[in-house]
Amino acid sequence: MKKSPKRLSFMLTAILGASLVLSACGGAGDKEKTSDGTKSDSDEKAWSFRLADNHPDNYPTVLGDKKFAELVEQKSNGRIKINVFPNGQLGDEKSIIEQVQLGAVEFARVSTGPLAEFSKPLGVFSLPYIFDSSEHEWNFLNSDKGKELLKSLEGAKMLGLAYYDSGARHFYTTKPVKNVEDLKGHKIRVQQSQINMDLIAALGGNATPMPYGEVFSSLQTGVIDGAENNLPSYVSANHYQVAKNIILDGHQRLPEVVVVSKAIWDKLSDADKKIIQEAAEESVAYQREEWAKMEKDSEAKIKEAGVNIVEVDDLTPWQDKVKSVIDKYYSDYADVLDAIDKARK
Ligand code: BDP
Repeated sequence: MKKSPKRLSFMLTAILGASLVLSACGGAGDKEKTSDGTKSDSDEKAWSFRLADNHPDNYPTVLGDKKFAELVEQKSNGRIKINVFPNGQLGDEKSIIEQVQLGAVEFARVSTGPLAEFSKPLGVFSLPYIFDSSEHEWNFLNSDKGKELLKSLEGAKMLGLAYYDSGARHFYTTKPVKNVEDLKGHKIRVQQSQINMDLIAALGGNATPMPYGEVFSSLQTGVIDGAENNLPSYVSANHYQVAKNIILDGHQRLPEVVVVSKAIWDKLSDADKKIIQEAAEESVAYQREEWAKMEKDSEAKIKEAGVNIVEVDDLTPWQDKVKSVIDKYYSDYADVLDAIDKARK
């Protein structure tokens, strides 16, 4: 019952998506030279796109999306408009990815967690404890191998334009958890992916995959005993109000990705592709600054709210428990894991 207004909005957005844009742009000064020096017809087109994000308005990814849109608008002299739809207005993450594949939604900011179900190479980020720190993660993301992973999305009818920061993920529960042993028997919500199912099983819990938007009410009603996420999501989705215990194990660092539909990308001129690619890359620094601020603010907020925060001084028992997960997937990701290792410095 509750879902029908959402379904209707999906259908509407799909229909609107199909009729994207395409009015001729008046300004003569808008023409840009293509790489072979000729003037391209498509440079005269005005485009209006949608970008979907499942976080609220002031969340760092949405702020990054808006910066990206602003830069695209500036660089194209107002000819290319990207309208940001936050709050999961265009659907949950999985359905957004499917709509991007079809070209019904043109852009999205999504997590590498669900993306991995569409493009296997990105599954490497779901493997536990592979990064030591944010610095280690970003050394890798900015490396040739990291950029190659973004390109691998092309096999899934999308292009990855840039990574955004999403920090580290931790477990939080309605009942206190002091160590890894205490997770045993807990029903933990995970992002929908096989690696996550294996990860929770290895830790002795029961994995319950479900869309992000359903986590709050499932915690509240006791359908699940816990979930896992970074501090900004824990706070902005109000999970901290119902799962008042958090253990800072930092098991995953799942970067976010700004994706564009390949169906749309292929219609753009080279000059427009360049504008969009550059704008996405330039928006990263701003997104990361906002990320750092919100991580700090979120920490302060949970302290103030009296959340029971448990630090993990020694990760060894956690790493030992999940070794079977690394072993199971090692051969699928051997070369990337090697590159990640080298990015440690
Ligand atoms: C958040 C990601 C969001 C995911 C969510 C999740 O930013 O894209 O939908 O986790 O756990 O950190 O599903």
